[in-house]
Amino acid sequence: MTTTERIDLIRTKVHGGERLSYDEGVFLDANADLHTLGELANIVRERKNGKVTYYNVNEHLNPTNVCVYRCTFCAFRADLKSEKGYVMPDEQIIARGREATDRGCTELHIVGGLHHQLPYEWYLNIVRILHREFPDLHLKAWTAVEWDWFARMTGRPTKELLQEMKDTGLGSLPGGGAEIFHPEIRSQICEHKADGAEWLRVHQEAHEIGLNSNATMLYGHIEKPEHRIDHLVRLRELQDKTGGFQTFIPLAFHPENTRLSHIPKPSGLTDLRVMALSRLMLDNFPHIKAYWIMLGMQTAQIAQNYGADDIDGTVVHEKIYHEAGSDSPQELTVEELRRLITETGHTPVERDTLYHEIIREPGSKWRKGKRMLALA
Ligand code: V47
Ligand code: SF4
Repeated sequence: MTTTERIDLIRTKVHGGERLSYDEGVFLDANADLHTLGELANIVRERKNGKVTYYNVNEHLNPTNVCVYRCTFCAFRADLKSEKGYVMPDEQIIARGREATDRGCTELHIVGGLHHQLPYEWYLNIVRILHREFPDLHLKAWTAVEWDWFARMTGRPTKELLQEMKDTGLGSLPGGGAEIFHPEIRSQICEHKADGAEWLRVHQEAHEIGLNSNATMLYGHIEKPEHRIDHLVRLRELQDKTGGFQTFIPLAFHPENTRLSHIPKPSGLTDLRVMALSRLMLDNFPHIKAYWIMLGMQTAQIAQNYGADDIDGTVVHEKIYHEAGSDSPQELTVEELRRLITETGHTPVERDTLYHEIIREPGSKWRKGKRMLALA
């Protein structure tokens, strides 16, 4: 079979809503041009989400950057004794929650370093005080790597900790810490932290107790296309079991100030190819996010025609990418986000973390509309 014939066969499968195999993913990565990938990914994108692109009004909170691990790609972490290291006191955390609610945020995205002198209760207390003060703010907190660290610190099972934090006010889990699951790569970039199986187990447990979560993949460093497709297939297998994932976010490696600073940043072409392949392989994920902080605003715009139906939110106070050389602004206003979307011919819809439509009427607080479930 020629390459063109094989691509035509895959095109027929995509039109028919059939699942692509690992081999077909690797084949597309090696052989399909960007336009073909975009055409195919857009079929899936429009089948699931029509012409809608979602955004949310959120802020990020990184309560500490002190971290026991030393992932080679990370510019955010600090040693306990370094000048850069910080731990936010409760008052600062509450002030940030207040800032977020005053700005009309529906979500606080909370992740940080793994501080070896702070107990699990410090992390639990952050959720407790924020939920007590701001009960309407959805708390999307702690990556699977952090959950695994809590279990290592306390000797308690992750599922029990997830349940405890859910009862305290946790709303969902972010998708960080996934990096690349394949041990050939994971052992070289972040060998000590939770491995791929542990990351997946934490998300499975979260889904089992009724918490939704996101998933990510860090690309553009030392991994090969096979490792990326393998990562996507592992996520797809878990989603078949639980259905608890909402959004997948491919994260482009930013090299500045990291131990991998000799590696160039992935090109716009790679960003769009990875976006499209993610949409094609993750046929059971409702949403794919083009995180504008990481892609830049221009690529985030184009990505909406390459599989993405979400561009994240206003963000504010982003540290992980800005420490690693991102030249995106620190925050976008709602007007800017909506313009980024409408310019591409898509319809902007504000959502909360769990994809309820958000309705804002002059003079009153925001309220939730119906949950926007993907069509297929
Ligand atoms: O886990 C760290 C990545 C992640 C670098 O769930 C880097 O909605 C690139 O997961 N270059 C944290 N990437 C961010 C994250 C995220 C972001 C937005 C939305 C959501 C969500 C999740 O950032 C880390 C790691 O994979 N990261 N350093 C770097 N130099
Ligand atoms: Fe620590 Fe997370 Fe940075 Fe790894 S990526 S060094 S776990 S803060």
